[in-house]
Amino acid sequence: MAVSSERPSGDGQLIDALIVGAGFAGMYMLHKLRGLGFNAKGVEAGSGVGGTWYWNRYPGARVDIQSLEYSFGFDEDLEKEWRWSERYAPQPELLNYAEHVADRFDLKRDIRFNTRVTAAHWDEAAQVWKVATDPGEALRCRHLILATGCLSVPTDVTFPGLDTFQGDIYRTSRWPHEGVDFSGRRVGIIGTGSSAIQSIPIIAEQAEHLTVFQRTPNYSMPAHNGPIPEAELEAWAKDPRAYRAASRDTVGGFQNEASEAMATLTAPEEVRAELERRWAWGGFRILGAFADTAVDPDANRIVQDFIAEKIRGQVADPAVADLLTPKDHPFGTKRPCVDTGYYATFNRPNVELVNLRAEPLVGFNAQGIETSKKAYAFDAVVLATGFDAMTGAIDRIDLRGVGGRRIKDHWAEGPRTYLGLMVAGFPNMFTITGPGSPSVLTNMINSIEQHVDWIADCLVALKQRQQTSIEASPEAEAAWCRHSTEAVTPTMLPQANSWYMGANVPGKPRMFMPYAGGLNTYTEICNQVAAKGYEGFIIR
Ligand code: N01
Repeated sequence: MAVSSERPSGDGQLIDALIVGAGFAGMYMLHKLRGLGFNAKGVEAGSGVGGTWYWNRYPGARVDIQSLEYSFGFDEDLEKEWRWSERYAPQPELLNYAEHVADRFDLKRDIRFNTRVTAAHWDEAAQVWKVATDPGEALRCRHLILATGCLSVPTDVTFPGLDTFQGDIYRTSRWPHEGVDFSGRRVGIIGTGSSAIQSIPIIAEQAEHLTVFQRTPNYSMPAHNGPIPEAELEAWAKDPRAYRAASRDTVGGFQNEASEAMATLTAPEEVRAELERRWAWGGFRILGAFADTAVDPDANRIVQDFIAEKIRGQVADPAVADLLTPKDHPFGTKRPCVDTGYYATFNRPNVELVNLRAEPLVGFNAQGIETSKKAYAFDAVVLATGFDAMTGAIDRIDLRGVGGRRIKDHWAEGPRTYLGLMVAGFPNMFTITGPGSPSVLTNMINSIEQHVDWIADCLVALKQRQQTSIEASPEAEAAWCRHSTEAVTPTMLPQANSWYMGANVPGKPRMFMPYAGGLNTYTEICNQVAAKGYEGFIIR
């Protein structure tokens, strides 16, 4: 998609807020602002609501936070009427939920679909944002709210000769709406992140043969997916408010039985029993087992060794098990994956693992993929190659703030924000789960609700004071960046070449982008800032 560099004409009707994106963040923001009497509208590049769950329709796609927690809590009736079928809902069900929310709150009438924002320029004299879209519309808004998602823009990764390949190419993040039938086909997949780890077991069941091209293995825990356990449903139904409050009052925005115990100070047999218990529970529960695994390499090594053993226990061929075992990053420094049958899939006779470290990928030809050692023929290739995370969707918009300063220039050394909510020099522009907020380190729905509520309160406060603009001060932004660095420095998070660090996009500045201080701490800070009259913001 070409990015317009033309100045948006801005002759459209002035609205209070334009919300870019109609995923969960954009939908709730629209609902909230309309309910408060603001004239708010949404624009969405896709043809429907749902964001992540609209685009990522690959086989096996499902949420990795339990659905009871990964769902809106802002409306009790909505909460009561919706029933999740499984612990970790699959993509079609999540998309149905998004549709249900949109219909229930009549959101679609205020969203322009198939509309991509290409440029937004701040007009200082008029104190409005002038916005251009790809159908060529000119919009004007007082507040621009970017609900554009953290993992919404695929990386531009390409391979020599890709367009000479005669078979089909699919991207997990742009999956055809009608689905894909791989029956009887020879399929290759590039990548072994979450998207690949979820889709590989399903594709392997269908395809005649599946070749997995792995550059770097990832840690993956079993989902043990299935119906939601009765005990969990009971705990939920007894007091959904308390359940949600408990989720929000955590580092990650989801219940994890986070322990204060130190692995290095606990008897090995107790450590083992605790890790086994959490592995059997499934998903991210193991992340909360010991308080020192995120900061102490020795403690982390204990969990690494435990997972390596689990991989060996699932994969029949020791050489394949070894290849699937991560060795280049501490556990938890890249987002761990949650799978259903991933490792065991490599025991199938129709599945082959290619180690791209030993035989680098050279490119595509008409028949398939060539590595330095061999040519592989395919009918279809799946690219599960990841996203330009956190900043990709924002800096693809020609965004210009005060004095025409471009966001790309402001972020040349990495994204700088105040609270992950606003950017100095970009008045009246909010980001929902933007860089500098806990976002991708948390249950996104809880982070989204916290951001939307905070932004809505802020706009109400401005309205009451009859003020028209709010902007992060450069000093507050700089202080937040320092605080964010301080929050992540004691951890091992910056040690991995992760998308958290921008390491998966050539040329992207290396900086740990999400706020690592925890959702509970972060929420407290945001509340204090608001209580102190929006400390650190310039309000006019
Ligand atoms: O992307 P990724 P993803 N040649 O960046 C490989 C969320 N998510 O879409 O690591 C060869 O993790 C790359 O290899 P390497 C979740 O937060 C959630 O899978 O760069 N390989 C890597 O293996 C997740 O973390 C859910 O060496 C190349 C893979 O492609 C995030 O989205 C489900 C390559 C990309 O993995 C991203 O996950 C899915 C090249 N040129 C996603 N370029 C759930 O809720 C890249 N790779 C469960």
